[in-house]
Amino acid sequence: MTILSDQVHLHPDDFGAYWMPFTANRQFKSAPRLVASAKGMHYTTTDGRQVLDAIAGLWCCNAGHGAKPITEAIQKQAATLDFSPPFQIGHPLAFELANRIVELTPGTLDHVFFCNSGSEAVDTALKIALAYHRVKGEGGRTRLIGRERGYHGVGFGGISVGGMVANRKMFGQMLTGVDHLPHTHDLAKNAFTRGLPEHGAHLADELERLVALHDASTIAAVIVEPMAGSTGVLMPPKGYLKRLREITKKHGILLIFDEVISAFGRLGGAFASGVWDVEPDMITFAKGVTSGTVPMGGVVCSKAVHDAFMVGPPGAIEIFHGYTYSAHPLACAAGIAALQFYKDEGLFERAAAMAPKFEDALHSLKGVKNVIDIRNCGLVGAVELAPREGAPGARGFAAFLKAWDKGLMIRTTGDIIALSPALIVEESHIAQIVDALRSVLSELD
Ligand code: PXG
Repeated sequence: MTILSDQVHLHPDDFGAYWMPFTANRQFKSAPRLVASAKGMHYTTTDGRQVLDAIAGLWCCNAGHGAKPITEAIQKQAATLDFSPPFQIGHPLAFELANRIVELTPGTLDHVFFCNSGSEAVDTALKIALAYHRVKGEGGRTRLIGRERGYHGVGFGGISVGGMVANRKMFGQMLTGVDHLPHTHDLAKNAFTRGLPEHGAHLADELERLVALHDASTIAAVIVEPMAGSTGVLMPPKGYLKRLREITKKHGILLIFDEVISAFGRLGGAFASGVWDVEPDMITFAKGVTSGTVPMGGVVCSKAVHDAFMVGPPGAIEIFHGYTYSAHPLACAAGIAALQFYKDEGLFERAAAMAPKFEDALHSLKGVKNVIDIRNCGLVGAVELAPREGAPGARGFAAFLKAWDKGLMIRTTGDIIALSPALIVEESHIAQIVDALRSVLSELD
């Protein structure tokens, strides 16, 4: 296969130099899947095929691909201000974007620290949590609590509090002084739930056990995804998040919601925290803030967290943390344009309105060969397949490859198929996604 475009002539021997992330490199390079362009709900491959994008790129292109106002804002910004140093110098778009983000967050979550990815957002939030307790005179609070099956990116902080074994086991001791809550997935009790599962709020009480074990005075923060995406779409059991909030508050422990996937419309509102009415102390975000067009992440902090740092001489730097590309002008321009696009097009409301149709369509796959669970909320859903005997993940990967061949881009994690279409998805696309999945699954052994 020779791949031609304006910029490249790729021959079969030319795939070696790029070590691809989270990819079966040898399998990929033996039969590459390459995209050349994207518009709306579709990718076009380098060999000219249309592929329906059922995952918004990688849970990020919430506005769909190639939304004109976002593209134009990036182009204009690149030609106007390519870069601005983020330390001790500012540019107006950074302040404008922060103001717009905090308009969307619940309660007193009203200060934004910018970075460039979800992983950086998580490490930033964990560092702010540790430093917060220190500036408050409780420097003994150093323990961080995550959750089994959690995904918080790939930094050392993120994999330490994360709970996906493949992402952890190769990388040594990671951070010490970390503990984990149990995950909330319970197929026996909650299989085929539409929306939030009934069973499992009591799992938040496990935090009381960890407090009893370690003592609250050693614990800085608890971090969870309100909806666990990467591990295969686990919705929080009804009442679970509120219970976590109550227990953390009682013990002076900060609660961090990792909303890298769940923010910017995915669940039918700006943030899961707002949709489910639970106010954490910090929210991490990335992906949808720019609709995936330019890398950006960040942490929204409560007034109490932020204000705790605003002490000491006014000429002193309050936190020794930040990135060369924090609040990069291109990312800020993309973020402002994306948030404006979501608003102008009413996309968060649209996601909420489309959710019941998505739910019905997805649950019509119940009874299809090997399907052991279907779950959904907002515009995110999952179809869990029974694993092949002795080969966990093989059936899921086969489904991914077959879907690609049929012109459908899905995401699989182990034997779970995850779906999170752009918020512009039409009913006809939903029907296409589900029909294609039905045909993939019926052909799969
Ligand atoms: N937190 C959460 C909740 C995420 O979903 C990250 C942090 C890290 O973001 P960056 O931008 O550093 O990748 C994520 C990322 C998957 C998949 O398999 C999900 C993510 C990334 C890669 C794959 O669904 N989410």
